[in-house]
Amino acid sequence: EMTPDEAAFQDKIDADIKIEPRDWMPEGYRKTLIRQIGQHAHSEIVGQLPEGNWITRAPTLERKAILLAKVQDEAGHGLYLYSAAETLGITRDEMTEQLLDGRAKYSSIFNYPTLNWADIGAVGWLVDGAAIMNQVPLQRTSYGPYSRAMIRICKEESFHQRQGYDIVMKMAQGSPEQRKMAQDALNRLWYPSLMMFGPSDKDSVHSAQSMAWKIKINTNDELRQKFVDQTVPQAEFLGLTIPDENLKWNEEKGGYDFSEPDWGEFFDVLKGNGPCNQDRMATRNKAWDDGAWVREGLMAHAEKKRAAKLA
Ligand code: FAQ
Repeated sequence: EMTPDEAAFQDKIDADIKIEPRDWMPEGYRKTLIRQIGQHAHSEIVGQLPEGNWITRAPTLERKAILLAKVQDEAGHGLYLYSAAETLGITRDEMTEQLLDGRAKYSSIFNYPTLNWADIGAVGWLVDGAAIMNQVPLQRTSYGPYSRAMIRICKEESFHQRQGYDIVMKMAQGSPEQRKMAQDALNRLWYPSLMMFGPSDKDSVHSAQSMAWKIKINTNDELRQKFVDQTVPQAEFLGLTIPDENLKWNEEKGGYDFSEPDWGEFFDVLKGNGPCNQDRMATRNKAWDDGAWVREGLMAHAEKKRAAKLA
């Protein structure tokens, strides 16, 4: 049975009225949003690492400038999302601590390595492609600050996807060696990209409640299907082959049949056992520790200013 508060809250959700920071909300709604927005913010921050790795080795000055801008956008998205989560009563420092001690998750995809320049193209094409597929519906999520953050982030994310596709296109139309690299990147990143949408619906513990609250608009499997349907023709245009022998157009459902990713691998990566989990966490922890003197300096300066104002 719902309390009167809960019933009034659900009425607002059902009428598509946005929930704002000072509005009453169920504790579960608040907690779920902190978890999801926090995980999303951490993904943007950790997501800088696989690409940041290639800024110094981009093949041309132009590619370098574009990649630098993209990685900076990701930092911006992270900070923007931390701010949205802070409206729910948690601080950015608390969220950072949760990331650094392993309590908070970030997207599984960023635990895979970027071995060469073709991977940077594939990250933009597939990883940003999957990210947008998930984030476009989130522009209509029920929590106001998250929804508004998504509107801006989606604009930048679609530029990211285009730059990735452009890199892959250049390589797919390049020398036989470049073509091989593009195909190899697709082979390695295809299934990890499918995993970004989360476990299959039957294993998605949060979907039902999150959809009732309109935090989520679609199920994980719905978005994964849309991603496959959008990406197959893009691969065909490039002349690349999606590494799935079961991939087949299904006239009846109006979409492709495809192989599920290896869910054992997915849950293993979530447990910290992916190829780069330890490296990513070590890098973020080191950045946090190395930056301590800056944070302390800023706090000391702010305190001095405050004291001077009072005097
Ligand atoms: N990785 O019940 P569900 C980007 C966890 S885009 C790790 O289905 P939910 C842009 C989940 O938290 C990537 N963990 O969960 C970029 C839960 O754990 P818990 C970030 C995952 O929340 C591009 C458990 O599994 N985007 O960064 C994953 O209803 C290029 C059960 O799962 C977002 O975060 C996963 N893939 O649905 C940056 C979008 N999937 O807490 C740089 C917002 C699930 O119970 C370069 N988030 N888990 O222990 C969402 O839409 C949702 O949170 C889902 C998961 C759809 C990811």
